[in-house]
Amino acid sequence: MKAQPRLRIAVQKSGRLNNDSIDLLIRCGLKIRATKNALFCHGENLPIDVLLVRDDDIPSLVVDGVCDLGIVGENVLLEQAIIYQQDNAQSNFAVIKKLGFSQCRLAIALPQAQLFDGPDSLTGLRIATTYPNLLREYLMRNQVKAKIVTISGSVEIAPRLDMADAICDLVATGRTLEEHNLKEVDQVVTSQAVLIKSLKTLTENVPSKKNDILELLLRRIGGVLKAQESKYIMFHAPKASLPMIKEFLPGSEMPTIMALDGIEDKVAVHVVSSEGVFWITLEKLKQAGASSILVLPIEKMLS
Ligand code: PRT
Ligand code: ZN
Repeated sequence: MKAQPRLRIAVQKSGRLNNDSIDLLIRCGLKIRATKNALFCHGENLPIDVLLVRDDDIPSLVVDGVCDLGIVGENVLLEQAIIYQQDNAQSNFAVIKKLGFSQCRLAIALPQAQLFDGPDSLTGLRIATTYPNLLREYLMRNQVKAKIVTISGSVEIAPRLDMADAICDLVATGRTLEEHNLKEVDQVVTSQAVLIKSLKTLTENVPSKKNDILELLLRRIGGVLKAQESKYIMFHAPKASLPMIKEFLPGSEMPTIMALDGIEDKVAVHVVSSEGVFWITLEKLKQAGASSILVLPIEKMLS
């Protein structure tokens, strides 16, 4: 009997992408048995298996069709995609969804005291990076001549060791730069985790069992991402304030309005807000006369 097709998805084994990637798959309903040191996790309830690898290996595993899908940072993808273009190889992968986590930026940073007056200020400097392709493209785009010093890690200590005058590295909170007396002066690219698919194994517009599994996974990922952004809000409010409240509650076109026993001029409002709910929104609600305000997370959502 022919084996049923299964999708194989490449995920970072350990590091900054691992937790959120696995968490997303679990939220999509995938049950995987996590065994220590295992590189391959069999999906128990869906025809989806997980291959745990270094993030740098993910694009080529997908391009070569060893894996059908991969979750990887745009930074890695862009750095390597430039290599693929140079090789003139046909692009054998496609980005199918931005996943919203692992957000960071590839940035140029200089010692705190050094002046920066636009990319021209980098002329003649030695810039240390683990992203030589993206840095080269940035320098070319800005018509700046500088020396790229490619190193394999701990880029932020290069200026102190006099290996470089500036760095080009990933920044998230900016704390690492601060700790090393560096300041961010320009952005090369922004990045977040994305889902990529192999065009070798998942041919576009050709119906196949694998494409059906992908459709199901994409629908669930869409639901998980939407649920993460959405909140269920409950509060009491004066009837007279309802039009104003609707104005500043994002994505709350169809609230459920219920009468409050024994109180004529107030109602209970339940609403799903499709955008992040911030303290400022809650303060506005309060100013509009709302009380007993509750904001609840939504676990699953399918519309
Ligand atoms: O072992 P493997 O090769 O799989 O992992 P890795 O060591 O190459 O990567 P890892 O786990 O460090 O990062 C994986 C991915 O997470 C990156 O490719 C990015 O897409 C994403 N990401 C998000 C980050 C950061 N934020 C980040 N802050 N990757 C690295 N950093 C580092 C940065 O290099 C710098 O050293 O964190 C420091 C800066 O952080 P802040 O918060 O102090 O600014
Ligand atoms: Zn890596």
